[in-house]
Amino acid sequence: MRRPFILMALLSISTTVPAAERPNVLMIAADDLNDWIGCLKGHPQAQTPHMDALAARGVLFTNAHCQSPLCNPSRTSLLTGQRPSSTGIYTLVPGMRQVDTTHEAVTLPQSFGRAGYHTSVFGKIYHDGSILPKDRAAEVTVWGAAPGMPKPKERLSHGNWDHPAMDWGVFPEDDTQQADWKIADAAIEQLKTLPAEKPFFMGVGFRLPHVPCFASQKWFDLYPTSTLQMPPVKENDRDDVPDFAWYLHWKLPEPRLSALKQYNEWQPLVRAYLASISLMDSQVGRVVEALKATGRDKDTLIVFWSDHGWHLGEKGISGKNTLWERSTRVPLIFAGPDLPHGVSCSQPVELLDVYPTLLELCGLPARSDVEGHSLVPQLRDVATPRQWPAITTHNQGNHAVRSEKWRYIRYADGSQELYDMVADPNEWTNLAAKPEYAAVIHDHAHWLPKIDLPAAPGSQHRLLERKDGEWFWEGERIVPGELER
Ligand SMILES: [Ca+2]
Ligand SMILES: [Ca+2]
Repeated sequence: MRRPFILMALLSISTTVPAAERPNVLMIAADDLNDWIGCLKGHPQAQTPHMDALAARGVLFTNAHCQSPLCNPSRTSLLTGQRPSSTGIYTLVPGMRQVDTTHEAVTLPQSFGRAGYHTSVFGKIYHDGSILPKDRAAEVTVWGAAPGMPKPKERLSHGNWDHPAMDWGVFPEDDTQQADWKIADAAIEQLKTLPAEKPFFMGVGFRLPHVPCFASQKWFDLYPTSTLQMPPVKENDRDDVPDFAWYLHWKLPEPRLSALKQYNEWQPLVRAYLASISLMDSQVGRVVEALKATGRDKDTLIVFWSDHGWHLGEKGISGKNTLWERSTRVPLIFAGPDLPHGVSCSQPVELLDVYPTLLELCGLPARSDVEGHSLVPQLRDVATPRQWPAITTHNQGNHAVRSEKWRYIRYADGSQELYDMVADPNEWTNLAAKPEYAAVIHDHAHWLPKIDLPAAPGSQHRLLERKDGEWFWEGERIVPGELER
């Protein structure tokens, strides 16, 4: 008879529990999924019955944020338990094993492997190419890092963007050709053959709704153009944000809202993003159903997260790479037979918290090199206050601090933004310059990371550079007030 997870955590006898009695972990991740899922209400029409069902049988964190609004730094942070500002990994490269700060880090799956778990990872859990073959051979079996996807003969979207991934539309006809279908298939096959005598840790990382946002017609049919609701967007919303925010986000492959409008692609992109989410959600459902079929769901903790959010027109852009809510807020759900059912927690929490939470829930020893904080107190009682805000970092020196009520952003040049997330959930009015908010800013600035490492070799911003205290953009000195918006 296994001990209930919560009881294990409460009694602090956890590390004496034999490995065979520990709960299993099924960790499911999505790529570039913002808060557009039914239970988070980020988009009023999002149809995600399987993620919603997971939330209904578990705990939904409604104020969860990534540590970096980009795949590699976000995943490296979650998997090593360290902030981007503590590792210097800020961009898509280098991988965690190419950097001194994380070369020897014991990742979350490895912790479980070393504790005697059967440990496997399917699809995109680690950022593609971020780990070395030795990681695969050691405690973790990694499958299908990048399964091939068929490509349409010609790009389906029409516009002046030419990045190969920047595409969306009805494709292919058959969902079984989708990478996410194949990832789910592989995970389902493994679930059927897992050894019964030891607990398992399985990571399943889906690729949608990351671009290209392709899905078959039936998923688009869920979102008819005639009734599609577009995200709330304010004209000239960026007029009151600092120049530095513009420099930080310039020249990314994702189209700007102005280009999407020019080519009549804004609505098709919103539709395709929603369709991709629903397709991915259906694969979450397949995997959870397969777990149930094994009978091991009764002893399995399920955690679901996305690596960061995505803009669909808000603040004039599409894509990630910002310190605003649309880019940092992510779904985070914990479900298990001994966790509360159907409750939500509005405390600010971080993806960094996943690592210590899973260790504690499974009775594994805590790690001193892990910077997050266990969410077990909130999983016991969602009203338990949490003293820490959620912090997101985007390249060295740019941080967002999200508390229950506020979002404070400090850029590397010292410029700031402050939003009242209760009165102004769309972050339309930057309050940072108003003297009456000085105390709020002071309180939030207190949480800015004390360790703020320069970029690791190869992880610098492509275009921004600081020399002798001055900022340069593509080699040109930035002159305040000269930015052409
Ligand atoms: Ca991502
Ligand atoms: Ca504004």
